Amino acid sequence: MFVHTCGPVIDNRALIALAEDLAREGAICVRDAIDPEWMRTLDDGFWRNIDSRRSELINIDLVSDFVMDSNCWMHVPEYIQFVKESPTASLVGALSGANELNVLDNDLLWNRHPQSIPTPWHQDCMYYDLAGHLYSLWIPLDSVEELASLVVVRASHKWGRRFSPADFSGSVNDILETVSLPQDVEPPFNPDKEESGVEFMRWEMARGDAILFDGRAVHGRGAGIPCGSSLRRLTFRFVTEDARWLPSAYPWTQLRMKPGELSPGERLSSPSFPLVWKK
Ligand SMILES: O=C(O)CCC(=O)C(=O)O
Repeated sequence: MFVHTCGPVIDNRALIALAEDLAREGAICVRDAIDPEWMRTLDDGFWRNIDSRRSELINIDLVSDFVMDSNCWMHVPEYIQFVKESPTASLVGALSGANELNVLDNDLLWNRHPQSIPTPWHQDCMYYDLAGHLYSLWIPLDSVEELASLVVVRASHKWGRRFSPADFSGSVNDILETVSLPQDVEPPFNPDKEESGVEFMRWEMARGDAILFDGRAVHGRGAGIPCGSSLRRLTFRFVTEDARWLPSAYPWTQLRMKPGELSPGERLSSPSFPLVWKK
């Protein structure tokens, strides 16, 4: 297991080691990635998000009370402040080896009941019409027991494989049932069907820790795991300067990605995908 310890101010050597681990493993846990003040800003944003966007929230499962919202960062001033003013984008930029970073989108996920429901295995890159690199930062607002952690399949970002996107809300499955998958897209990842076996990475996390992972890395979260009284988390997604909008034939991508003012092939940099960091 690769667990990293570093304070909010990460020295150059630690930064290089973390960046190497991210490139090799596909995911890292950055200890103390976000300082307590910015965590309080995210808490405020989370509650404003819940209060102000009630009609947009997806309440997926009434038993476990799992709540989700997507691409909501532009509606929540605390999130805007976080992506534009906190040191987080520069941390992600340095760790990913980017020259520039733009915001792609974000998610809110909340298991309100101690009994967690699983997050299906998936690759974030499969939900977008994108060429180029995508990085996701998973920020739990509550501490996380190891068994409730995001689970990343080690080095899966280097497999060169693409798995059909899994469904969080029911909307994608409906679409998936009606389309034939492109030949190079495999059915959703199933670790039991992997011939050579796979290794999982998971982390016990304190508030302020965050997992940074490559958009191609296969990840999910386990089922039926007691995770305390609540597990609130936010994911912010960033793209590097090579990211282009490439409209595809996959109808599910339109659910998440609204290219707005972009033309096909254009760099993902616009008011909808603002530049937040430059080397
Ligand atoms: O928090 C979770 O359960 C899953 C989050 C996730 O998979 C993601 O943000 O890509």
